[in-house]
Amino acid sequence: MNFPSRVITIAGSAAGGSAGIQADLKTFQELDVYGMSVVTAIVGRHPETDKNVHPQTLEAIEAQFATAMKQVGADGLKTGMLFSKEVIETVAALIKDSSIENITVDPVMIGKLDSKLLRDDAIDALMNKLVPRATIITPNVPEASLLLGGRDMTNVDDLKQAAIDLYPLGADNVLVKGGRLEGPAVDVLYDGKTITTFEAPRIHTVNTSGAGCTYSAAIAAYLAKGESITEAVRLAKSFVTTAIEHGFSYTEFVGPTYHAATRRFDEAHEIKVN
Ligand code: PXL
Repeated sequence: MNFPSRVITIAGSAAGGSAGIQADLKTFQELDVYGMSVVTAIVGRHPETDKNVHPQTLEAIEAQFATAMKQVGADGLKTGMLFSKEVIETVAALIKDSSIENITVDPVMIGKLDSKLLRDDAIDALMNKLVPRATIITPNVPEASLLLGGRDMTNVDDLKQAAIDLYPLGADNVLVKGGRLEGPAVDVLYDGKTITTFEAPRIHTVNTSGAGCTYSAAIAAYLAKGESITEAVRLAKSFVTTAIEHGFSYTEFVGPTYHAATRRFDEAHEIKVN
């Protein structure tokens, strides 16, 4: 048998199962890649406080990565919540010393409930140490805005300009995600030469917890399987759009996207690529 491609996520644990490591591993499984994880922090999330972040030690992070690389190896890697400058520097060094080719960096900063997932003093390290090692970065509008010093972004032209302006940070590809704007969900990819847009219909739902994690995990999975950047983004956006369409909630809290939706309903949203 051909073994499945291998992907490792370096991210935080989201106890509720919608986001973080949990969303990444569910996505990997759905897309038939072999999932591995390095837990950077445990988030015992609570709407009213950000004191529930329990960072792991740098030693624990290095040990998890070393174990996964020794026992399995990886064809792709994704980063999610890293939280501190020290963790970012450690992870950047691990990536530098590895031979992993496909690096997806989701510059996770703030959770849906305004929980702080990246310290203010870590943004410089993210920009200078990690982003330059990325095959692709996947900021949403608030993240792109912060990386650009607090720029206002309200339409697709703003997303395009942001992607162009983030490119010099050193990632091979920049994907600015417009899910938080009005109208259709348009994302903009820039590879230093060409702008490509990916459009899905707007889905009216509040149950989008972990959508960003799921999207970037799917990109990482498709890259590890050997898809081109454009095709990986298109397929991943289709996967996450279907997951969002079938999102649900067990309680009064914002619920998860449904990671199994593409498989369970055997449907995939069409994405317009331009
Ligand atoms: O959705 C962003 C995110 C990423 N990682 C962890 C999270 C969240 C959101 O809550 O908890 C660990």
